[in-house]
Amino acid sequence: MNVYGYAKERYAAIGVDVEAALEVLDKIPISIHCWQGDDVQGFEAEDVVLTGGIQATGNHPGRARNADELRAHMKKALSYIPGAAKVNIHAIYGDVKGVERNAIEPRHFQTWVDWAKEQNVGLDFNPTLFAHEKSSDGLTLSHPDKAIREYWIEHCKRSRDISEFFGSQLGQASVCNVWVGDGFKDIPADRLTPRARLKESLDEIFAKPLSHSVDAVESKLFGIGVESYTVGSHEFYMGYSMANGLALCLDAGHFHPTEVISEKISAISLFVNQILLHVSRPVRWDSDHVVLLDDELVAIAREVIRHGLLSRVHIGLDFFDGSIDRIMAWAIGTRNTRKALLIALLEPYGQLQQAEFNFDFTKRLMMLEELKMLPWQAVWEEYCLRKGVTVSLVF
Ligand code: RNT
Ligand code: ZN
Repeated sequence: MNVYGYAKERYAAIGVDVEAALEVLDKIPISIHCWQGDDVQGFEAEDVVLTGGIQATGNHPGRARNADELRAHMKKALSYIPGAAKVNIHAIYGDVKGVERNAIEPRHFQTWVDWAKEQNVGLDFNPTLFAHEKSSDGLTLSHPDKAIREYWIEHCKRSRDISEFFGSQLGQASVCNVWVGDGFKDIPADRLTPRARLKESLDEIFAKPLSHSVDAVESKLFGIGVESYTVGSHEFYMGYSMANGLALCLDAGHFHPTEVISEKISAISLFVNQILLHVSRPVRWDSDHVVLLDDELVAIAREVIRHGLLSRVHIGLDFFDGSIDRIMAWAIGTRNTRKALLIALLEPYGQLQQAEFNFDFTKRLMMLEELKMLPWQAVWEEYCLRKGVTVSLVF
């Protein structure tokens, strides 16, 4: 029984070239975040208390305890994941035991570069501005104390250098994403001054132009312990990225509960050159659950594919669930993201546009509903087989 052959014909009948879709699909890099593997602990010290308004919960056995274990676990996860991949690491994941954050250097990340070459993956980077005594007031780049701000500015500058090192070593641009949890638990008196200080710090951080890395900034609505005010809000970073030509990071869990990032991509793409996606799944709040193949994930993929944004949108994952097998968490979430991209690539977008152009909303609705039933699953299985990756994680 040739299910793939049938699927190919079924799609060809609506004008979709399945082979062409698979070719595009395979080359779309998905950046897999290392921090799912050890509950955002890093390698500076043992039993780190995670701060910054984020939390990893669950005590499933198998948390990676060191870099070798983490890399071995990621390698295993990669064996379940078809297609181009990058690995996204935080500054606390280098060979940094006893190294101050304002002293990190590319050499502390050489082992990651060697491994990335071996695994044929790109590398992305993030400065780590949480889980540290100098972030204990809940403010870092916007702290009123200049010395504390300078400490973190130096950390971020060095992070950019490391990202540049990754990009030049691996021949593939490295995204360096700055996220800070700065904010207040209760209603602030002065909402302006911390934002002005954050802006000033960022200006210093991004002053030096780089050529192998892409700078991104990530906003957030709120976090645990910073419920009333986040310095780096959406408006702040949208303005900042536009004014300074940086990439804007959209994390699916960083908005009001009924707000979705799929709805933001088109508008932002008109004003911001590059977008970084933090594909995540909020459950009632920014809970960072493993992403499902749900409507929003498909909607995100459709926005990227329909508007031809692949060269301007970097797809990164950002979830951390310690209650299930961490390797499978990566496998499930990354495969789902690629499945969503496949579904988007198998869409006869021109026909949908045409129906809409003709104000034939009935046809548009019928097409969208019927597309859900088309045999994309057979195409996915064929793709996995060709890539030598298991078709099913379970059966
Ligand atoms: C936090 C942000 C941020 C982190 C990582 C660990 O809410 O989403 O991206 O998840 O930097
Ligand atoms: Zn994020």
